[in-house]
Amino acid sequence: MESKATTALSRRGFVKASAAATAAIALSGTLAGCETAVKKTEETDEAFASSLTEGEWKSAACWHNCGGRCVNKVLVQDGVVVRQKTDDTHPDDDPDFPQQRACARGHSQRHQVFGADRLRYPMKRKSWQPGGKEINGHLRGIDEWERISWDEAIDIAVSEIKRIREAYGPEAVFSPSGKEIQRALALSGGFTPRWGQYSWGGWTETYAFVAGDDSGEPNSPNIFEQRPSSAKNYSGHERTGANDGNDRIRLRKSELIVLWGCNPAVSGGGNPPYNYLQAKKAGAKFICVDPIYSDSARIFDAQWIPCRPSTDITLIFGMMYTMLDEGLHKQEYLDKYCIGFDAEHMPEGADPQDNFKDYLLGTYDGTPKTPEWASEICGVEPDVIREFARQYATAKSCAIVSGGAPARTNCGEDYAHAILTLAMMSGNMGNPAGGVAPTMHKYSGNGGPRLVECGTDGIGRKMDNACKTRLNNGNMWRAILDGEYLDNGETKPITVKAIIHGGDGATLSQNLGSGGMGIEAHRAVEFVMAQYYDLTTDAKYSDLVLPVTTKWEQDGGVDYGNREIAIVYSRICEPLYEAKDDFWIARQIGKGLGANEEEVEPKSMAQRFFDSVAGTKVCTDDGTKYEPLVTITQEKIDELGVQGEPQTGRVEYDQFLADGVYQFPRKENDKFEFTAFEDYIADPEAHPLNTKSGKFEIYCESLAEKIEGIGFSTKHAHPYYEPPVEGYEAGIADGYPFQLANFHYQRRAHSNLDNVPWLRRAFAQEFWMNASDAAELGIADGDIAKVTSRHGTVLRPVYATERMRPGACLLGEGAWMEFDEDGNDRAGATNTLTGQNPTGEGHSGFNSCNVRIEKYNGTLEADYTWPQRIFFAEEGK
Ligand SMILES: Nc1nc2c(c(=O)[nH]1)N[C@H]1C(S)=C(S)[C@@H](COP(=O)(O)OP(=O)(O)OC[C@H]3O[C@@H](n4cnc5c(=O)[nH]c(N)nc54)[C@H](O)[C@@H]3O)O[C@H]1N2
Ligand SMILES: Nc1nc2c(c(=O)[nH]1)N[C@H]1C(S)=C(S)[C@@H](COP(=O)(O)OP(=O)(O)OC[C@H]3O[C@@H](n4cnc5c(=O)[nH]c(N)nc54)[C@H](O)[C@@H]3O)O[C@H]1N2
Ligand code: SF4
Ligand SMILES: [Mo]
Repeated sequence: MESKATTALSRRGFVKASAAATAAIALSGTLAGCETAVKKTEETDEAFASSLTEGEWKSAACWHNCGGRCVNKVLVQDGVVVRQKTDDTHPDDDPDFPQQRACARGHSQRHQVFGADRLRYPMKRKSWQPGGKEINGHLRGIDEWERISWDEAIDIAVSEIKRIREAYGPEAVFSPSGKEIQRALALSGGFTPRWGQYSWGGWTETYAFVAGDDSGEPNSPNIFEQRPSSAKNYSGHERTGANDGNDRIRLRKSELIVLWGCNPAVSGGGNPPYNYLQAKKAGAKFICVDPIYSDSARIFDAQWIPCRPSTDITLIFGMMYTMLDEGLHKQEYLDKYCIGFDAEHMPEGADPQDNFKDYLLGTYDGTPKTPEWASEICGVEPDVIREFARQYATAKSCAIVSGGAPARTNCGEDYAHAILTLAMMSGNMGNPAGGVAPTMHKYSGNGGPRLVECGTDGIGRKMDNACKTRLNNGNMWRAILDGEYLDNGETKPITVKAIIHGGDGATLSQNLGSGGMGIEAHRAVEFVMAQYYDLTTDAKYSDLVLPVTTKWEQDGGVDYGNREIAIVYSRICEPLYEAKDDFWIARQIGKGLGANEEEVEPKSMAQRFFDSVAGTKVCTDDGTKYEPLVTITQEKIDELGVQGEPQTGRVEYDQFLADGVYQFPRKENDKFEFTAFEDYIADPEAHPLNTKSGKFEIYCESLAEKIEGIGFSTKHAHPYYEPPVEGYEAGIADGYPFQLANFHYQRRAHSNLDNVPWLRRAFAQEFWMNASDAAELGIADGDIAKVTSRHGTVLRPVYATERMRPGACLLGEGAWMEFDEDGNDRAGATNTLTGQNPTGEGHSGFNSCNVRIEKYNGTLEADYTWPQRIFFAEEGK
C-alpha cells in the first residue's frame, strides 16, 4: 500500500520530479501558481532551456541540521533567484563517485529565504513592557505585536538583561541556544546554559565506554591509524570512524544488513540510501527492525521485524537467548576480546554471579530471557525472534546499522549496550562487512576517517565564562517552574527570570515537554527574547523578536558532508528588510552589557568565511596526512580584503566556490576503505581498546557509575531490562495503551522549513496508526485523531495502515505548535505529547511516550491552507 504522505520514489524519479517542479516555480509562486507554471514549462521546453543560460548560477547554503549536506545552486537573474538545481559538477554514472544531490527540502529552500512570512522588523509584544512590572506572561503566544526600531530593540534587550542580572544574579538569565549571543552573555557576566544530548540518545557515551573510541593509535602520523579528530561527537567525545562502522564500499560485501530503527530513505540526508542500494545490488539481504514498515524497508525489499517502540532491548535478549540455546554464539571471540560475558571473564573485584550469561539464562533472578519472555514485551512472535537470531548468527557477515531512534528512549543506554553485545556474541565487531554502528545522517553506512576536513572560523561560545548552573534538556522547564534542578545527583535552587533564544536551536519546539511545561515556563518568567528569521515557536512565545539574516544573506561558509566531501556556499543576496546577522546583534547587546565588542565578534564576516575556506584540508593520496584543499593567491587575499597567507592546494578558490563542493575520488579496493576495530581484532595485545579494561566491556562498571553520578536514572553494569518511564508496561497500567514513536520527517529539518506551504502540501504531517487498531476505535483512514498523553493533546489526520504494527503509532517530529482554544495542538508537535522525563546521561527519551487515541469529530483543515505568520508586510511597500 502506498503511503499518501511519503511516497517513496526512486532516487532518480524523485530528483527528476522535484527538479522539474522547482525549476518551474517563480520566486513567490503560490501553490496554484505552481501548477500553472509546471504546465507552462512543459509547453515551452525550449524557452525554459534558454532561460537557464541567463544570469549567474551560485552555490547556495542548505544549512539546517537535516542529516545531509548536498550541493544546492541557485540561478540569480537581476538579483532575483529564479531557479534552483543540484549537483551537476560531474556525470552521475559511477556509484563509486556519485553526485551529491539535494532533497525536497533543499529544492524548497528559496521558499523559506524569500517566504512572505520572513520577519521583517524588530517586534515587541504589545501588552508587555520592560521593567519587570507590566509582564502579562499569560498572553505570551497569543498577544499582538508592535513594530519597533533596532535602537529600541537593543535598548530593551540590554536593560532587561541588566535589570534581571542585578536583581537575581547572572544565573537568572537562561540562554539555551545561539553561539553569538551566548558569547556576548559569557563575556559580560555570565548566563545559565542548557546541556544534554538529543540525537544519539543512549548511544552518547555508551559506545566509548563499552567499545572504546577506536582501535587506533592516537598519535600515529598516519590518519588511518589515528583516532580521527574530525567532527566531534556532540557529547564532546571525539567522534571516530568506528562510531559510524565500516565504510560504504565495504558495505557492498555484507551478506546481511540490519537497519535497526534506521530509516535512511527518510532521515539519511545525502547519499546513504544510494549507498545502501549499491549493497543491495551486490546481493545483500536487508532486515528492518522498526515499528513501521518504512520507506527504507520498501526500497531495500527488507524483511520487517515490527518491534514495539522503546522495547528493543527485550527483542535483542530473546535473540541472544536463542543463540546460547542453539550454540550459535562465538565463545572463542567472547573469551578473547570481551569482559563480563560469563563468570570466568569478569573484571577483577566484580561478583562472578553478576555475569551477563547467567542474567540471560535467568540462573539467579529466575527469569530466563527467552523469546517467549521477550515477545510479551516487544510484541514480536517468539518464532520470528528465533529465526531472526539464526539468520543473524549464521550469516558470514552482518552489518547492524542502528539509528539514534531506539536509543532515544528512557534508559536508552541499555539498548546500545545490548546491541553491541549482540555483535560481540556473533563475532561481527571488526568484520570488514559486519560490525554494529550507531550511525545516521550523512554518515549512515559510511564510517572511517574523514577524507576532507572542513575549515572553521575558530570562534567558540566561551562556555568557560558561563555560570556553573546548567539545566538539562529533560528537566529545564520543570526547573524553571519549580526553582530547583538536579546537578550531579544533588538538588540545588535556581531562579530563572529571562530566557534568551539565540537562534541555533529551537528549544521550545524540540525538547521534551515543550508544549506543556515549556510554554508554562515561558509564561512564568519576566523577559523572553528570540532572534530568528520566521516567527518560530520560540519567537512566538517571546516578548522581543529580532529578525536575522539567513545564510543566503551572508558571505558564505564551508560545511561537513559525508566523509568524502566539503560543501561550500556563497552570498546569494543582501539582507532582506531590516534583518541583521547574529554577530551584529551579539555585538550591540554585548557592548551595552559592558563586554569588549571586539572580543564578542573577533573577526569580520569576510574573514570568517576566508578562514573556513583556507583551513579546509584534504587527505593526501598515500592516505597518511592532510594538506590544504584550496589554492589561494596573494591577489585573491587582496581582492577579498582579508588577512591570510597564500597556499597551494588541489582546487582554485573560484572553482571551489563555483562547484559548491569538493569530492574525494573513491574506488573499490582503494586505500581509503575502513573497518572499525580491524587492528584490535588482528592483535588485541598490541592494539588495546580505549576502554577501562582495554577490551569490549559487556560488563561496564564505569558507564554504570557515570549514570549513577548524574542521578536521573540508574544502569546495571551489564545490559539489563527494567521497564522504563513511559515504556510499554507503564502505558498499559495507566490507561495510555499506545506507544508513540517519532521519526525525522521529510517536510522539515526538525522545526526548520515547517512554515513552507510547498513542503506542507507534499508531506501532510499525518498520524500513523495500525489499520486494525483504527477500525476497533471507529477511526477510518483520513479521519482526524485526537491523541492524548499525560502531557498534552494533538489533532492530526490519520494514516491507517498495516505498515504500522499494532499498539504503536508514529508522528514526524518538529511541527510548529498551533493550539486551539481547547488546548489541542492542531499542528501535531511531538513535544506537545512528550514529558519532562530526564534520563541516563542526560539524553532525551523522545521515543518513550504513552498515548491514547480517539476519533475527533471537529474539523481540521490541511495545514498548507493555514494562514502564514506574516507581520507588517504592508509597511515595506
Ligand atoms: N519529540 C522529538 N523531539 C526531538 C527529536 C525527536 O526525534 N522527537 N529529535 C531531536 C534531535 S535528533 C535534534 S538534533 C533536535 C534538534 O533541535 P534544535 O537544534 O533545537 O532544532 P532546530 O529545529 O534545528 O532549530 C534550529 C533553529 O535555529 C533557527 N536558525 C537556523 N539558522 C539560524 C541562524 O543563522 N540564525 C538564527 N538566529 N537562527 C537560525 C531555525 O529557525 C530554528 O528555529 O531535536 C530533537 N527533538
Ligand atoms: N528528513 C529529515 N531527516 C533528518 C532530520 C530531519 O529533521 N529531517 N534530522 C537529522 C538528525 S539531527 C538526526 S539525529 C537523525 C536521526 O536519525 P534516526 O534516529 O536514524 O531517525 P528517526 O527518523 O528518528 O528514526 C529512524 C526509524 O526508527 C524508528 N523508530 C522510532 N522509535 C523506535 C524504537 O524505539 N525502536 C525501533 N526499532 N525503531 C524506532 C522510526 O519509525 C524510524 O523509521 O535524522 C537526521 N535526518
Ligand atoms: S538533505 Fe539536507 S542539505 Fe541535503 S538538500 Fe536536503 S535539506 Fe539540504
Ligand atoms: Mo539530531
